[in-house]
Amino acid sequence: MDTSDKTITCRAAIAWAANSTLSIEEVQVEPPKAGEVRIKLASTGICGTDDHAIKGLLSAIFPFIPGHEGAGIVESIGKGVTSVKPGDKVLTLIIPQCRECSSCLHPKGNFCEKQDVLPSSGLMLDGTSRFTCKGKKIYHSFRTSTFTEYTVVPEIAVAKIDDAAPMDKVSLISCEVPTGYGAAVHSAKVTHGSTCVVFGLGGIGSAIVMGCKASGASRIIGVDINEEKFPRARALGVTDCLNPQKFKKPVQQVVMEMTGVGADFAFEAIGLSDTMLAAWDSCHRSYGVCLIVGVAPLNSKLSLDAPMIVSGRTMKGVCLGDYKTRDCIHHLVTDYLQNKINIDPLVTHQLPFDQLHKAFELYHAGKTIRCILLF
Ligand code: PAD
Ligand code: ZN
Repeated sequence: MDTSDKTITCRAAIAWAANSTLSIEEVQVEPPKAGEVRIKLASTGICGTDDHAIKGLLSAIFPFIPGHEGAGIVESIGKGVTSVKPGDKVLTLIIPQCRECSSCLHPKGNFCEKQDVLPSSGLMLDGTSRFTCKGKKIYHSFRTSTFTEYTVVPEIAVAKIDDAAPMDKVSLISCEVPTGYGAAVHSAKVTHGSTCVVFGLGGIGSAIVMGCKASGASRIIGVDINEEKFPRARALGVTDCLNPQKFKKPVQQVVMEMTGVGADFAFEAIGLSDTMLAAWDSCHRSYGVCLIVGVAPLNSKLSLDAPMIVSGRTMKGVCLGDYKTRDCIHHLVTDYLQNKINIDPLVTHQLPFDQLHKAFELYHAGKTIRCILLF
């Protein structure tokens, strides 16, 4: 049956209020408007950013459908859409690429200005949403929303991928892989023989470790308060595991003592100002590079020791590995298909969408690197 131009009724998970349990509901998904794409989701990962948004730590407007790390098939397209067509395999992109704004036009910029971090990110570009439930408007998350069988996303936030892509796994290449692996290989350009320290060994931290290892780092120190993360981290390339709660002194001091001079590269993949500071303090004072990947709660601040800044080390924020998303992210899918990168160790759990609550239980219990929900 041709569903284009028709509203589709399907199942979706809704966050009705901050910190509430998600509920799976029947929702109506409008057809895509001009410049938009309606996607039938095949899989979606559960990212730390979704958890932050559901807890009300970010700028999401409630009620909304969470999720951004999605892989699916284009069901229909709105007027003027040229980069994808019905039947194409695609990834949803939390950072779009409009190719018109100052970030997109700059050779280094990737934080497209159409991705605003203000509350309106819950809306489509025309200021409304494409979802309703029981007659009530339901907002998008970061203009994507992937905890749903169907979603509508602006064309600028959709990347066409290789037809051979396994749709039960490549959702991770929508966010986790470019964010983590990309932070190491593309943003930091980790050097051969270097020492790296990675704060947070969850989904993003694990992908960072993969990138450090692939870049030839000789020592990778992993920091996490959950020691259950250590065996998998070691398997990915972590050489030393530290649980900050096991030390009387701050963990950055432990890293300094272990390395003598500080790390060449430090990555924060948790999203807390304290661990951002610890990452900064773990770097070599002169040439160390500290990458902030974790998303801190709204309105939190970072306070640095100002006189210490002059010594030369760099702090850099990084979103999706600094990749221009539509231009670059599909290459990571091809790299996976050609066995140049292996994302399989990042997929620890796959569950049907209706077991969403179990998936979140596993995530909150710290058992997962990434759990993928399958539709
Ligand atoms: P995750 O929950 O899988 O991993 C977080 C890890 O941090 C877990 O292993 C925790 O045990 C550990 N942890 C928590 N608190 C502490 C602490 N105080 N000290 C040490 N370890 C701790 O989440 P994730 O890996 O999916 O996401 C991590 C962060 O990255 C999160 O803030 C998310 O919003 C952010 C993110 N950023 C981007 C980007 O482009 N910059 C993209 C996607 C996710
Ligand atoms: Zn842009």
